[in-house]
Amino acid sequence: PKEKTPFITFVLGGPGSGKGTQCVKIVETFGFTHLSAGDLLRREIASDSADGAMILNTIREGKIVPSQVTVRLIQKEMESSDNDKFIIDGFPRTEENRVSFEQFIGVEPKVVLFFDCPEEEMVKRLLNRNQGRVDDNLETIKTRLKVFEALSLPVINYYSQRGNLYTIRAKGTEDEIFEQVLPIFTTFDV
Ligand code: UP5
Ligand code: MG
Repeated sequence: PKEKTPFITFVLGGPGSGKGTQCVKIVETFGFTHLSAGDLLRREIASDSADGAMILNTIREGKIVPSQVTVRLIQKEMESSDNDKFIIDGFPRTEENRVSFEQFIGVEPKVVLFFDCPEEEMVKRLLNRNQGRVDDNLETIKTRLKVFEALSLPVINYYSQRGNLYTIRAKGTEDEIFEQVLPIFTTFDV
């Protein structure tokens, strides 16, 4: 399987737009391996790695971890997997992230999903989540939203211009949203 160019999907969208929730459904239906950049970073914090304290502080502030750290974690997961289909959730969040991935992994995404969700809906979901995430408080949520607009929207615009961006209206029930996602992958015959 390693000789094949991997099928990479990026999943972008603001905090609480439903990326993780929909990724679970995509994995069940199409057999991708789910790599959540945020989950990989939180795992680094939990494993007491050298970067753990820096990552924790960055996430607590709602800012972006240096590209080299995140790309290294994603690369490790891709190399140790037998799968050739990856859904990368919550990355790239900045133009620098995007360029860094291209440099180190050398593969472009076939599909980029953008979960487009109204801000007030995202805030409501995050404040209701209650899973003890250090960044689910109003102050950090405000920064996450600002960072998304300033740094992540340019990445979304980049893929829109390249022609591989698929925008999903991300308000509604989980099933209603997945109904918009399904036909995208059916087209690609994954
Ligand atoms: N929910 C989901 N779908 C719903 C629906 N249709 N209707 C009603 N409720 C719905 O969903 C969020 C909540 O909403 C859940 O309670 C869910 O049940 C409910 P979820 O699917 O978790 O949304 P998601 O978009 O995944 O939200 P998340 O909080 O994970 O988004 P973020 O992008 O903020 O978080 P992430 O984990 O990707 O990153 C966290 C931090 O890590 C970043 O802020 C940053 O500091 C750091 N980071 C980097 O530095 N670099 C990276 O590359 C990645 C992360
Ligand atoms: Mg998530």
